[in-house]
Amino acid sequence: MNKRYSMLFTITAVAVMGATLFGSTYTQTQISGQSIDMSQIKHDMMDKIRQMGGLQLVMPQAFAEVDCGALEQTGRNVVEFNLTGESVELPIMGGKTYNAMTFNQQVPGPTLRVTQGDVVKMTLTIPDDEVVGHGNDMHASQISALTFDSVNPGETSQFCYIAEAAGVFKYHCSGVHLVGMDQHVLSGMYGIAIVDPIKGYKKLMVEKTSVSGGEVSLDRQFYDADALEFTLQFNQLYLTDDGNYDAGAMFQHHNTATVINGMQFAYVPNMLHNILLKGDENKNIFVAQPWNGLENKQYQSQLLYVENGQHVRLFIENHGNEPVFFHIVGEILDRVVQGNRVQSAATETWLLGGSQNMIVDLVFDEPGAYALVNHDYAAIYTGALGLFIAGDPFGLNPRLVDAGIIEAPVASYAYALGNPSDAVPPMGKNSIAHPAINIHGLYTDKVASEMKDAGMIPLWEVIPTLPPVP
Ligand SMILES: [Cu+2]
Repeated sequence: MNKRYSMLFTITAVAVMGATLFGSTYTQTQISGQSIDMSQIKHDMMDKIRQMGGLQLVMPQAFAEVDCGALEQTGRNVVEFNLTGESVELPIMGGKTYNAMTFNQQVPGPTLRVTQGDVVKMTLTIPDDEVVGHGNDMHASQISALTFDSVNPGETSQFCYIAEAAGVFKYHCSGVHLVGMDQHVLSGMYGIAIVDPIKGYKKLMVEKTSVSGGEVSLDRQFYDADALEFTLQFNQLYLTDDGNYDAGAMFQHHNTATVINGMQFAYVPNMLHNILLKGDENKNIFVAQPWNGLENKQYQSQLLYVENGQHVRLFIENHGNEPVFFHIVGEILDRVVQGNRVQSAATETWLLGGSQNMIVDLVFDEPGAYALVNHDYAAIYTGALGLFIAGDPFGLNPRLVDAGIIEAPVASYAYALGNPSDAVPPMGKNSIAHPAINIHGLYTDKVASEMKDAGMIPLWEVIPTLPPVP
């Protein structure tokens, strides 16, 4: 390659990188103030870009310092976040496995939780025996993408930033110098950072009505900012029959699976619920119970338990290529917040595009089963469905007490079975602690055993030791 072509190649790579990372609309607008078809870019345009000093000069400037040494001396709270990029084999629905790429042997990667104004010290390590390099793009940061780049096998790299904006933010692998980013993200290298507002969350107001003296009037209900919290991360898998990433399917938007927290239909009833409700582990409550049976261990489906009249907060991120029409069947989303700003209240469904997030606050007033879905039928049927169980809708309290599983009636089944670990974020500024947490998620056995050591409940071991439910 001669020098001229070499330079053109470099500029093209930077241009493509800019468009990929920051969205072509933003980049194009910055260049010329009008729309440009990136595929039609000619050499004179490349010259203009070169005269401007390359596209990086028009990218967002660093609002936060990158030098960890300087940031660690500012008097801010410093939170370390350590990730390891590792390719592992993980199960998919139907008894097969796929070649996953992960942060810390789990999909999604660990949830980072900080308070607005904290310094995040992000360290990415790639083991010697890892097949490729990996990067990390944290959407909660505001630093040049050129700062971090990718990390080769056997190496470690680090950057620091101030989490200036409150909200939910995706993080994801940026591939090897951005090459293969789609493959790495859609194979599992994604997660979220929750940045709690520096002043904490706001009280929740829910509009109700009441009757007094024969007149119906507004009766506003207020709930304390403290809430029981869950994380729900939506994505798709694009796989060949032998479990490899299928780029052709991705380009055509033909996904093989729709996942919440890495798994299809992860929050539906299992054999234990069959026993509790139907007295027979083989009598399925739900039409499809793909992760049914103790042999599925940490992958056995679990349910999401909440109390009635309790403030529930959901941190939701769409990591995928398809929109998420988030809806809870039988419920109204009492408040939708993005970036610590209220976007809507008392709404039925809220739309999230790719790499978009929200915080949903709601209260389940009545005991019952409530399905959370991506209200796109193709997504529902391919896995974007789970169940919240509020209160004691099945009248199980006396039976659970008789069986000695609980001592006294409980406000939610979480007191007996716990909530699934992959849907429970780390504690934050206004978190209500879950009564118990069971080990559930797309984890390797190593991760599951570390969680057991940390005190989370391995239901696949505990259930066989429980007294039979009468
Ligand atoms: Cu990667």
